[in-house]
Amino acid sequence: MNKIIVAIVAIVALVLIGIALMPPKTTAPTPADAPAFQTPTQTQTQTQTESSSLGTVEVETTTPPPALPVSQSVTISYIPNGFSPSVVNIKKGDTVVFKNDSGKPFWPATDPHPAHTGYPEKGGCRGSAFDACKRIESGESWSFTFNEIGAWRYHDHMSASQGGVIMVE
Ligand SMILES: [Cu+2]
Repeated sequence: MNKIIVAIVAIVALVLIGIALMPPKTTAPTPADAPAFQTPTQTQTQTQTESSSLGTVEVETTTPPPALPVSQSVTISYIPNGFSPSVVNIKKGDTVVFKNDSGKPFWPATDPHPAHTGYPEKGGCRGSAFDACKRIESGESWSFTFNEIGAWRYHDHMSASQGGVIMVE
């Protein structure tokens, strides 16, 4: 009887040992799961990269439309005969570069002369921001960005009979 009891105890002990050994096996798959998680992590990284790419594409898609109207500039050349072209059509936010190719100083400014109050944006030296406020030597340029919609006449303050119109829409 004692041998049977010992045998039972031994079997139970082996079973317990076996059960005791099982958890490590259960634990073992966990590290196995960890690599499994790492793989999804890599996949997520790739997904994020793709998302970033998509995001970049969206940004690029979004950026050009505003950049095009904002960054556009038109150059008007001031030659001995006057401003050329004398009438330009631009959009709100565009910049006009007044380039002096006349061989003498010029001074672009909004009409009327000499008050320079036609263009409504405040600033400058007499009441409107559309005013170079100084002589611009030949070969040099003066730029102005138009944020007001309308037809804005201007002239050369040094030679007020010369002028033109900036059409802003
Ligand atoms: Cu003037």
